[in-house]
Amino acid sequence: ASDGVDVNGYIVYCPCMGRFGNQADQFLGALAFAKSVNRTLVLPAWVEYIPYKTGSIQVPFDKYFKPEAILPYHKVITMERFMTELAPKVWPPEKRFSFCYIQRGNGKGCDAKDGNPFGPFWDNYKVDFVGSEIFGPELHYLAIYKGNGKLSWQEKYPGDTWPVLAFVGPPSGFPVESTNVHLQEYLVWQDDIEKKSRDFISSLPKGPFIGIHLRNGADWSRACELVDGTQTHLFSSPQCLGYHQENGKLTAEMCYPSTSTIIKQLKRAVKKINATSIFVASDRNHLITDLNTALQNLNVVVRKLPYDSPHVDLAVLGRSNLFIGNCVSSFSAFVKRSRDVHGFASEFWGYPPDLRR
Ligand code: GFB
Repeated sequence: ASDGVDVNGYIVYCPCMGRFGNQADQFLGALAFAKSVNRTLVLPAWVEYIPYKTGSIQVPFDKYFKPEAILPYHKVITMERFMTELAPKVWPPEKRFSFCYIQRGNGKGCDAKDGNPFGPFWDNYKVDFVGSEIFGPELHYLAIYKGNGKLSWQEKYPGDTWPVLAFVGPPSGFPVESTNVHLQEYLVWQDDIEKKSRDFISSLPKGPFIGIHLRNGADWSRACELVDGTQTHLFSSPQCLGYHQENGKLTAEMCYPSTSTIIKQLKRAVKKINATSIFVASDRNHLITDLNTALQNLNVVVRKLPYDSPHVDLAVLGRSNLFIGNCVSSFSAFVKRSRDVHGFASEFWGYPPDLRR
């Protein structure tokens, strides 16, 4: 419309599950959902957690990614702009209902602000809800993939009476559905992240480099303890095992590779692409000393960023000549998807299992 309002309405949601990689997976599903119901997607802040501190912080979507890069696929607006420019018109305080699939918490409704990051997220935008709207199983957002949801969402919640559907959590699944993996192409880094990654890469020795992701923090070793050879799938593992487990079984080495597996696989990769350096991204132990010692005969240097930035880590990994990631981690999955967009090669630790011989 001429006043800049989308008459089909808006989708707002809290990325209330997991950290960056999880949120990015679910973002792609939310984007596909918004397109399927033809509503503008309001780009939520990224929810971040500060170690040893309670609560969460909300980082505007466009701190990391360019909203305009998504527009060729679907209409979007940042949450900050939506709240200041459009909410006074389309979402006045008395019309703020929260949407959930089934009731949450102790009450009868969605309890949209109960707990962290739920409360801090909406408080960040000074949003309070006057009521709940439980949409129930026949309208699950995944129904669109079965081909019978689209009309019902629009019939039950037409844009003129329900201009804003505000979801308590992401209207999408985890991991990202196979049909939405390609939407990664619309996530384009902001210039400063792009520049930092280029600057870092130009500080490496001339020649090809391998980017590796070592997910080895305490939360990860606990999660990997679940892997006992019986599971077919954990977190992001469909990215290598396939969405129908067509590519084999999950192993503990794929989730938490031993240092010797990492070294064996790296030596093979260095020879394969004639790498001159290795870039290591990690949430805890970069293994710089072990890797430098093990690889010194191959004339490669092992480096990490001189500062902590998950996003620059992701951007550098995305540009490496070969990426070796963790099949189970959604942080690795972000890198794998962004490389697939350009046809860049990726491998996974301990996968396929015969690589370990
Ligand atoms: O991204 P993420 O959802 O991936 O969460 P997973 C892991 C977080 O750890 C990232 C940090 O968002 C980063 O903050 N991190 C991990 C890293 N790898 C790196 C790295 O290479 N460099 C830097 N700088 N930071 C899931 C969680 O993690 O793991 C779930 O989302 C749960 O909540 C599960 O905890 C066990 O899929 O790896």
